[in-house]
Amino acid sequence: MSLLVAVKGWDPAPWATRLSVRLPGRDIRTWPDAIGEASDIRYALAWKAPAEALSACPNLEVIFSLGAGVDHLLAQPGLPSVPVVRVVDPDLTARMAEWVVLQVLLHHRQHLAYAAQQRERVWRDLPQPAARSVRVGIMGLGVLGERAARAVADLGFDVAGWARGRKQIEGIACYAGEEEMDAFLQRTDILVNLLPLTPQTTGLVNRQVLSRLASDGALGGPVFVNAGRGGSQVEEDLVAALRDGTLKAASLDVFETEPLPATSPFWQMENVVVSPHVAADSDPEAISDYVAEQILAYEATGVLCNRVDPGTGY
Ligand code: NDP
Ligand code: OXD
Repeated sequence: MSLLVAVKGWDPAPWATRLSVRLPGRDIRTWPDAIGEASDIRYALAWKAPAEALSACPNLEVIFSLGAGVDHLLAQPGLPSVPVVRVVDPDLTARMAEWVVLQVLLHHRQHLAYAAQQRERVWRDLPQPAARSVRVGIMGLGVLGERAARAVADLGFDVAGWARGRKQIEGIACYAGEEEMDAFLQRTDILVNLLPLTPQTTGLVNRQVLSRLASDGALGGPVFVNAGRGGSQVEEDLVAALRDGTLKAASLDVFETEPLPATSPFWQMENVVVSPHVAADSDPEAISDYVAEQILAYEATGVLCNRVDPGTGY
């Protein structure tokens, strides 16, 4: 009946500490140093841990992804075929909405241009369009996309969203499926990616997609904002589009290779904002609480919420 915290690149200690508060008396183990007898382990809390760490536990019942995305698990061959549960939590959702609002405002209020002027000690005001004249398009209208869309719309922007299935969200123009993607792109000045990484979304944002964005918008050129997954962007195409003016600017939190290699051109591009995959961090306290509640509910009712559909991959 033990729990295993199996995280790579994060310190497991705050997770184990919080879980022991929320699930008193449980035996909490950590990978790779304190696994103990693997057959005791019933639940794994995983972030980028290798599939072998999980398949070594013969009595594993549930894998809890410690992120909203599950590509770090599903992309690995040999993952045990037990339910995978992802994070759906107000703390993480609010963090993502903050980051998307920050980037949309940064481009809308011409922060890159003013920062360049500050470096040169230039005092000059630039024409400022109204938020209502800027069209934001959110790809992915799931938990994070819908909340981000509402937050941006609340600021007065003209917001649309695009998902696989048809959504109805008040104040947001909703587009669905491949057949409506073109219409969605053509009315978009700031494109925000909040899609999960699946075979269908891998490499989706390529040269062709970027060139279909609106070029007649109030910002003087389209902007791309990515907090979904780097695997959805073709970075060679993105760099070319940022250099030749197809794109005016970009804010990138996720990359094809993370950490972003020192040789990446993005580091030096004046029209690119780089952040190190921090748009919506998984807070050890909030997300441990979420997992602990899920475990207690599962043991009481046999029901798991927010299970990943292995068919769609999200
Ligand atoms: P959800 O599963 O709630 O939503 C996913 C959305 O994407 C849904 O609206 C879905 O459509 C849509 N979608 C999936 N595949 C396609 C497709 N092929 N074409 C069009 N739409 C598609 O996920 P979340 O909102 O919770 O999270 C989204 C992603 O954000 C995560 O998977 C993760 O990659 C990323 N993320 C990044 C973080 C960061 O710090 N940078 C932090 C947290 C998450 P439909 O509704 O019709 O099914
Ligand atoms: C997540 C992430 O998927 O942090 O939650 O990227």
